Amino acid sequence: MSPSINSADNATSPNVEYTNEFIRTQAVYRGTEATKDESGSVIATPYEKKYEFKINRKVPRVGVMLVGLGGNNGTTVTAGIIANRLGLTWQTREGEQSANYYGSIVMGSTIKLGVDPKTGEDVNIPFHDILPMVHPNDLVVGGWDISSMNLGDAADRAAVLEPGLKNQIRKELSAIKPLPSIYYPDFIAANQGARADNILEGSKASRTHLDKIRQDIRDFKSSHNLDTVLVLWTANTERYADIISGVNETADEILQSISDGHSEIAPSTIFAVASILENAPFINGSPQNTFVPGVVDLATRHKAYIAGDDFKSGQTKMKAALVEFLVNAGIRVKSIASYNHLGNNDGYNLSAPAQFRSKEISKSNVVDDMVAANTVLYKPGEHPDHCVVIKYLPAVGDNKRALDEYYADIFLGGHQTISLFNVCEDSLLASPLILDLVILAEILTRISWRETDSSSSISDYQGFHSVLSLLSYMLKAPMTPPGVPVVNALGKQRTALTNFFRLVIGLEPESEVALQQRLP
Ligand code: NAI
Ligand code: DG6
Repeated sequence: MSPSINSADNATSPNVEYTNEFIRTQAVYRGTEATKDESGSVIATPYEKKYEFKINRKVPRVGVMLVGLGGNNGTTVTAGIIANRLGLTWQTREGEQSANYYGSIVMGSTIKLGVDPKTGEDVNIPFHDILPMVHPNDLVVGGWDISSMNLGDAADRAAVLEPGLKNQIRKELSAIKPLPSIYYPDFIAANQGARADNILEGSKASRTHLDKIRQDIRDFKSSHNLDTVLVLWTANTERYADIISGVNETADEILQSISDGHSEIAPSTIFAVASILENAPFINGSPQNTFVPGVVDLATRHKAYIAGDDFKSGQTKMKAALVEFLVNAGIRVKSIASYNHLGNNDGYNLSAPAQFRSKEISKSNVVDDMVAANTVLYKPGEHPDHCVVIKYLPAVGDNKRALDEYYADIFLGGHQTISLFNVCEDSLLASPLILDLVILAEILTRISWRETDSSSSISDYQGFHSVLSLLSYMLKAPMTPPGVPVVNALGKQRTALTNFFRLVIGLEPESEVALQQRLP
């Protein structure tokens, strides 16, 4: 039977079977192995492998629990869902504004399905329609915060939303109160202490904390009659935890260290462990090393899903796109200077050195793979000078200013300098990414696969690797399964995502060769 792509209803592939419950696809994945022989010559060998993919078509009732619900991102994403669900409009200086999901690849972008043979024009469908994904309007939102403020007041504190919108949803927002959370003062800036009035007793890791967070997830699931709960960290950036042998390197160590109350267990790690044990996918939207090796080991052991780190919203997204373009254009980027200043609570927290260091690390490694890929421009180990500066400037609030200078070598000793000045509300960029991460992580949990090569016996269906690296597009420092290289190049990340969705519904990757249009 031909696959129907939701509303598009227009894809054809003989290898796809649609039942009421599942989409089942016989797919052939084609790749190229490139190896160097002893003389240094590179040998490229195409290969193919056959898989069957099974996608559960039933869109579940999904809840998302945000850690940091009362923060700028937490209040903004919650407000955005409510505004869209109610189809609200409000007045701004520029006229009437209606709720939208701009900035979300799932809700605001399209995927090319194919080419119309009559016109030669591309046919694109909304990204959301490629597979049966949850609609953000249907997400049930809850979560924790160390600040007890209800979300109406917290939205005032965040100072992100237009008054015309906020006033219409104040009652609904104010009815939401974050659950008390765990607060280990050593992990976030001391300046956050003033808002920590909603905390569980105890200031270091404990089994009691882990059990309480697990119970909160279970209660949220049952009280809202949910099929699936995802947990996402959008709380303050923490300092890095030290990786210590015997403490956090294996699953058993991490569980023991939580029970022992070890001081190097961060709150975010407790949330990750609780989520893994509750089989709730956990996403880290901040830069710290929540996923110490023991957490990855635990997730793998439980076949639970994790993804991180750090939302890639503005400056870094531009960098991942621009440097990919420059290096692929044969232009040798020599230095990148990235400054930003912001005046929201995130900026306040990042004004402390240990928390800034976490962010500096995640912002600094984002061009390594693009540079390493171009051995014509760069010798092994060579990379552009790159500095990252963040300053807290209360006056600008959430309206982050990011200034970047890219300095590059061009033809015959010439130089190109590109200066960018990017101004935008940080939380209005980050909130749609939260939705993308949740929606895409959820659909990935409903896709299973098995090998069907005649050479190998047909195996049982299984899920993805616990580390969902397909979500890299939304993340500044994408986590990959152990041993798998990181891809930061934005174009590659999107291509991987869209071609993966094509593959599982029996379509070839979109190569843009368009051969039929180029031959006489
Ligand atoms: P925010 O400071 O407004 O919100 C964070 C919230 O987390 C606060 O309400 C705070 O009380 C709460 N919190 C702190 N520790 C907690 C804990 N242990 N348990 C529960 N709640 C806790 O920050 P914002 O702007 O919402 O950003 C959130 C995180 O996302 C930050 O780490 C930031 O670096 C990261 N991020 C933000 C981006 C953006 O564009 N807004 C982009 C990339 C990352
Ligand atoms: C200052 O850089 C604050 C940070 O939290 C960033 O706003 C956030 O990490 C987004 O960074 P970027 O580089 O994706 O704009």
